[in-house]
Amino acid sequence: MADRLIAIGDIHGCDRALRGLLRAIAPDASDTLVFLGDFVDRGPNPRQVIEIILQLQEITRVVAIKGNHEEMLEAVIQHKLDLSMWLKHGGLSTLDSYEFVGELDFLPAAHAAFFADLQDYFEQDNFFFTHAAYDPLTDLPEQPWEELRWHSLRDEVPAPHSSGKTAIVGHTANPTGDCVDLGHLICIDTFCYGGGFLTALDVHRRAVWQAKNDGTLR
Ligand SMILES: [Mn+2]
Repeated sequence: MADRLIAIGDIHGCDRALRGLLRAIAPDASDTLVFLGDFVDRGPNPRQVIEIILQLQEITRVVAIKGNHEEMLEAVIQHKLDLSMWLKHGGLSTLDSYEFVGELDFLPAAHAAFFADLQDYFEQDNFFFTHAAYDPLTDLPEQPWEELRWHSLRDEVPAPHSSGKTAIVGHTANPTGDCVDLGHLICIDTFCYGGGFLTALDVHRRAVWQAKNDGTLR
């Protein structure tokens, strides 16, 4: 099946779920995998998640979007955010997985480069991808970071974007484990770290894969 465009939701350190999904998807060089961000924090093994994605870049096209948790990680490393703030948002699992012992330069070089290269958004065909949400009347390159990475759909669902394209987002976890398809916006954060699923969505065919964090498929 050629030229698939597949979005993957909030992983939050759930490395076994990610492996399970990738086994099912079996990506090759013709595919594009768009990761919606929140690779780190809360779940068991953020470092291993980044290792898996670095290896994946050797066999398929990977687009990696920055989540609010990567924003916090970056700010802590740059001494712009207090470590205690990050810890309140689940940063401990990330620190543990990198065997943090007090020095803020704990990232291996390849991982630091991965985080530095994360995208604010991605656009292809009739779709655009962000971590959390968007401002409906603002062009994609001008979107405010609060909307891109922090806005919860529980507070407000944005109107259709002025581009007419369908938004694919994560961030607002649905504890039932189901994707939320609102037509102009599809949210695929299905609460993997909290006992739900990690979701992948083939946006053209509307095919869904879901894995629990023991790696088994739904
Ligand atoms: Mn998030």
